[in-house]
Amino acid sequence: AHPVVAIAGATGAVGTEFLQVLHDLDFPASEVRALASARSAGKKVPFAGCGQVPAGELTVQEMTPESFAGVDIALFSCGASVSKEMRQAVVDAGAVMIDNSSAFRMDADVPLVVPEVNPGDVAWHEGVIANPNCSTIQMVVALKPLYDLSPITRVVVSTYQAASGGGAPAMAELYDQTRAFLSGTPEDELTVEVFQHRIAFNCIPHIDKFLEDDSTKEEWKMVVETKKIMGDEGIKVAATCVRVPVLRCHAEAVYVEFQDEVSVEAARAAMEAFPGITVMDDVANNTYPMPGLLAGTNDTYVGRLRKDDTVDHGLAFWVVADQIRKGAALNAVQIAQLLLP
Ligand code: 2RA
Repeated sequence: AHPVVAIAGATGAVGTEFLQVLHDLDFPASEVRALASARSAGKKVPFAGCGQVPAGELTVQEMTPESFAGVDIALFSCGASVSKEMRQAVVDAGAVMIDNSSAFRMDADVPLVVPEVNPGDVAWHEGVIANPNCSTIQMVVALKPLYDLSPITRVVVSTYQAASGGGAPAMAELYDQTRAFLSGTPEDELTVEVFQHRIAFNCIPHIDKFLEDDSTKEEWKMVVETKKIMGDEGIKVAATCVRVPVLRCHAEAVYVEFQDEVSVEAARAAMEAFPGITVMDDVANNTYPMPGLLAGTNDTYVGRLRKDDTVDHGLAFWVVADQIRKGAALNAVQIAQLLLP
């Protein structure tokens, strides 16, 4: 069977990457529909082809409830409000919505899936499968082989998140602001529209909105999504999410506490054997993953693996992944692959 695939949000940063990943994985589609707002209708987007769909251009169609007639899989990345608005039309059309927005991630009837971690959860979908938040995805990929060695009781994570998390306008702001800053533009004349403050040569400890307990919604997502994906509400997670002047890859410093002793050697072997992880860890030769050098890659890269002897059974590591690929588009298409007969 060659499914009909719709891309909802086809002109955005993630939507564009959906098309690239469908090609890279040669997803066996019989048709690919590029959907977006009326503003983008009629635009031509390049497509390298996949399955039975030849390389060429796709003409963007305005997304309406009727757009999903005959669709089997609808990949969404156009914000939570549009996902909520279109959900019923997608399900009524008999399609499965794989949603990159935060709209349904914590709904009890919606699986939240990272294919390397909890692929079996797609079995109980009722028309919608949620793609986790990018910063959660790369962390749980790294945690899963460790959890299989010994249950994880606590995780502490600090993130170093790329501009791409804010979409194409955010990447443009990083570029343009950096040029302006370097050309000597006065601080109060720099254009600061997407992020809360200047991101060029700066770090901003604020992603998404602040909550009642003075943590941010991004930090809250990492806490609750990790528990759901790992299937263990007992895991304690403490997160600090920071925006840094990097283009496309998120990086994270992670401290893990286990129920039982886990050696660095056993952890390294488990990670090296785990699909989707590349262990890049040879400090004698200054070898570790760096977010400025891994844009466009598919894997979750782990380095700086070491003992954390400040707790009974602890390890620490550093993890990097491309936020637009594994953090969004690749993970969603990998979920779609799980739906293939
Ligand atoms: C960010 N994780 O990095 C959020 C949404 N992609 O901005």
